[in-house]
Amino acid sequence: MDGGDASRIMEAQYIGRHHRHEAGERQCTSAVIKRIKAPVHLVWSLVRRFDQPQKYKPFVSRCIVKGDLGIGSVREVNVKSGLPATTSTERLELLDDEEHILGIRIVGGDHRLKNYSSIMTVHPDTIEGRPGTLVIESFVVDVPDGNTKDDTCYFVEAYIRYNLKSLAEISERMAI
Ligand code: A9S
Repeated sequence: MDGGDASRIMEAQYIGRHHRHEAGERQCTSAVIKRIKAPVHLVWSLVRRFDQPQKYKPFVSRCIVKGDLGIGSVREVNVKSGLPATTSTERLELLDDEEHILGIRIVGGDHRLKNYSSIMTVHPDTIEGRPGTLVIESFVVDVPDGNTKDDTCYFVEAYIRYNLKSLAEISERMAI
């Protein structure tokens, strides 16, 4: 067993513990994993800001939150032009500063992601002998009529991969 196997086993344990989504017949669910060469407290400080997704999400142009940032708060996210939507209304379902878990549900917007909910967890990791972070983002969403589960998973995973790539770039720059 080499380092790679140990990492795969760690990932499977975290996914099994925090990322179980019950997917119905016409739903798809998946998870994206990203390793970041920055300490977990730094990455979590960006991820936990429900009121400012634009801190690292490249598609977000503006975000307005109603409520006190507690569980149940709702944010209106405006996304940049050229995307298959302009707005997304999202509810904070879970924010655990001990276990580093963020849960969000999309409850509205002019897009096609119905019943979308996501879980994001960040975990300490050692990368190239230095303090790093393992980020896992999973989701479950309805498969729109006319699409397949694969199409839908691929579509969502692509945006999540972009978001996590940007999160890595920003965190690694801050960690210097
Ligand atoms: O922002 C996220 O965390 C994840 C996703 C998949 C967001 C997707 C999106 O904001 C667009 C980028 C606009 C794509 C929404 C809600 C719908 C889309 O079609």
